[in-house]
Amino acid sequence: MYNVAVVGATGAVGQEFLSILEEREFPIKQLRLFASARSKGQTLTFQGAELAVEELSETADLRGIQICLASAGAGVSKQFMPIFAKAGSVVIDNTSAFRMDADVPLVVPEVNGAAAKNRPRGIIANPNCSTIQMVVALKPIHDAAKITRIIVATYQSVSGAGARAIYELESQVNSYVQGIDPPAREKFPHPIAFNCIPQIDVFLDNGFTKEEMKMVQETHKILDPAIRVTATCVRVPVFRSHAEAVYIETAKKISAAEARNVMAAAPGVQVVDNPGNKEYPLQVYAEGRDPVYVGRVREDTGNDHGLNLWVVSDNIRKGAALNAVQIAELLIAKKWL
Ligand code: 25A
Ligand code: L14
Repeated sequence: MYNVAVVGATGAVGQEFLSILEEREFPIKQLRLFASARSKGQTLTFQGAELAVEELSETADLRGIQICLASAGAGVSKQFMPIFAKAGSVVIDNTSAFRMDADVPLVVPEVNGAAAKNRPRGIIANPNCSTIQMVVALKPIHDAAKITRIIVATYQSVSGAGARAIYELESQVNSYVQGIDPPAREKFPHPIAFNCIPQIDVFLDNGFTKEEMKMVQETHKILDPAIRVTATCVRVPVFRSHAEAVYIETAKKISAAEARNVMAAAPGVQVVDNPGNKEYPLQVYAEGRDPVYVGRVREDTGNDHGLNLWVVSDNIRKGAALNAVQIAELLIAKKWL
């Protein structure tokens, strides 16, 4: 049994951590919940008991915590996760704070689980949600046919930007229905109700956004640095689950049927691909579920080594909280804790 901390417990990902730990009967001795001063005094329910939310501060006593699951933003993680690690906790961090550091493993259990063993700073990073679902789907194809190129466009839900962003879509839709002016925008640079925004995170000097370059760099670190990756990340008015239109080229030809077979046999993937029945993965049906769903698998008509796929998964579960809890379960199963 383990002492576990959840940092950012009142947020979108934090709430999901609690549900998943409960559902999977994670072996918890004591659970501690941290958030900012805004949430101090609030209580959250875990396994039928009310737990108080603690304010995260430099003076908090963090001794005895063995596993820390963090999702309170990159700034909070940069400041506090080294303190948790120093106090003896293994940190599994959901933010972008440490992902590209050479001495921090970036882990998706189905793809590169063994990387979690060696963690010089006591920190393991959880990849970006869009990267996770893409590499889970592509790993079996890469093993079978060696992917050389990935061109991806994402259709990302608002929950990726946190609990306030969910509220922003909801309130804009409500305002539209009631015919009144929406409240001031906070999380998105443009209206998100009935609209798609081709910007997630900030723009970089090369014209890509940070979210797009995360998909490039994280795919290299997790799957293979030899794959040429390019991404366009788009925010869509969907509450939960991200979708991705993925085009790949492989060194060895692989048919759509073979690709479906290797994906169907891979851990974490579910193939839903019956176009005749109008069956393909959909964001509203992926919500609250664990798998990475893949459909619309088809061979490119312009390149016989090219394949198109449609990949959907719940960004708050496999894209964040579930993947982190699976990392913790892996550490326990392998005695790597
Ligand atoms: O900095 P980043 O990396 O860009 O991250 C930005 C946001 O993305 C979400 C998360 O939003 C984060 O704030 N996020 C991060 N990683 C993610 C991932 N992998 C991810 N989303 C998806 N996938 P969130 O709002 O869902 O969660 C924020 C949690 O972090 C706590 N927190 C914030 N600052 C903290 C802190 N904890 C400790 N110390 C700090 N300095 C935050 O707690 C929440 O649990 P809280 O107490 O600040 O918020 C409690 C409630 O208040 C609402 N709220 C938030 N901001 C405001 C607000 N209400 C009014 N005004 C605000 N400005 C929240 O909705 C929450 O319900
Ligand atoms: O890097 O706004 O994990 O949808 C994932 C969600 C960055 C923001 C990360 C979003 C975050 C992103």
